[in-house]
Amino acid sequence: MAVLAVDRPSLPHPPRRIPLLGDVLDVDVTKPTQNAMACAQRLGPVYERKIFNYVFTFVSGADLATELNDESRFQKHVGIALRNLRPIGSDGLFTAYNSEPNWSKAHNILMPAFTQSAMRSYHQTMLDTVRELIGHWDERCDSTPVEVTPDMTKVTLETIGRTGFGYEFGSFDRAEQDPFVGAMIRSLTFAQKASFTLPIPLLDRAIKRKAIRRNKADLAYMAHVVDEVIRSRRANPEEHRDDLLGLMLSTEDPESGERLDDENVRNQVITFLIAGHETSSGALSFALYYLANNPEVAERARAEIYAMWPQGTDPDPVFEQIPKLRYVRRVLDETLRLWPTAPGYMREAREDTVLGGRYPMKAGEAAFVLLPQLHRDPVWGDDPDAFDPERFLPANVRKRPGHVYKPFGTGIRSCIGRQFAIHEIVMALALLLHRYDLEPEPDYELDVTELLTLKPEGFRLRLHRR
Ligand code: MNH
Repeated sequence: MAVLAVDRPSLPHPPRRIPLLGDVLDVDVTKPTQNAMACAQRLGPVYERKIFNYVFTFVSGADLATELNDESRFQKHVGIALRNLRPIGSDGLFTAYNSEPNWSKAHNILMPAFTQSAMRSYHQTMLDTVRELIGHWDERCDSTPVEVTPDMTKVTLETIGRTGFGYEFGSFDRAEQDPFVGAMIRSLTFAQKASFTLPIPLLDRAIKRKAIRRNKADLAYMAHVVDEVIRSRRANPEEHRDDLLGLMLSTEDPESGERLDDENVRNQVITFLIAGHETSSGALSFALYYLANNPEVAERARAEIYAMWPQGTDPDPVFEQIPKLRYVRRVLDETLRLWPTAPGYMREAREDTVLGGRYPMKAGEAAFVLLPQLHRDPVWGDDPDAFDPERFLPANVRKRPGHVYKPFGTGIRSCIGRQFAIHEIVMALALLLHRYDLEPEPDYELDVTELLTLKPEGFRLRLHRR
């Protein structure tokens, strides 16, 4: 996304451009995605924004996004946002450069952890974790409203910690937030703010001195926790041989014949603890928001769920039942259409090329695919903001072009955890809908906060046992 300002006069840009500073007038640093969406609605399917001396290109039109997804012409770009995450994820899968050998090594070693049979082995742990949430929510039924987003963060963080690494944060056993989560949130905030540095480095560092020190301590703390996880596994290697950590410690990349070194294993663990819960937590929270506010959708979902586990019984889902919840799955798909919790990804040209037959891009130059706006492209009909799971009926999916829905990214660097997330989320939604009536607070209006990923803020539910 960040290339030094070059002349690309052909791209639309915001009208109030200031010399030297660029298009800073309408920037909203706290809600960059929603800000970029508003810009796209005014400027169209492709536009550029100049911030100081960086030029960012945003793409949200179906045709242009389809081109950018063409792996023969474009590939993942590690732009400024991901580069700012490198102090956290380093050469872990998410933030690795395409050229880093550790990417393909880790990809090859970890792929077996994301097959169908691997999902089967995580099912029981996922279920146990949702049941802990239910225990927590039962105590609040008919009395205290629950804070949805923080509770979803607890479920998804526990789930990835336990299934991936045999590690429990004990999120439901304590009232306050886990210190790992605190350190992680602060370090993500720090990384997000780093995208908006002042043009004078010394001044920037002076202003952020305290935050820089805090960030160092946070990164050190996270590394410490992860090293402890690795150490305790090394002491008991026979447990959990085929979870993520077991694979990383005991298998070699079939291509190079090499194992991951200790530092890379640590980077992968941190990467998975973050990438494996943030986006899923937001997706669950948004789905509950839409279910609570669209009672007819919730009723249709319950009809499907009760056909599998009758109302009044205590469901004991087996692995194979979850993918059969087709309507609940469509609720999730539609949720990720409106609020793809990873709001976009960057693509860079492999060779000099021309985008859309009009906009020249040099090799290495990149554009950001702005997912929430792509997901509202005119191909989605004339009421793209309406929540309607029917859009994902197979017949309706077939009517749309192939590249207008990409919540999990595209190509070889797309999400490795897609099936994991879908299984976890569909099962959690099913069990919650089975058990509770979800009563939203009457005056709540959806407030989407952004910290790299999107989440509903301040969303509470009153729960009633069904
Ligand atoms: Mn996930 C990459 C979205 C759940 C682990 N993920 C991506 C990308 C998107 C994405 C988009 C591509 C980013 C890019 O091109 O720069 N991920 C999601 C969403 C959910 C999600 C919307 C849930 C909903 N992701 C998960 C889960 C895990 C996970 C769960 C782990 C268990 N994701 C990853 C990893 C990558 C990734 C690791 C990087 C893959 C690679 O580049 O090799």
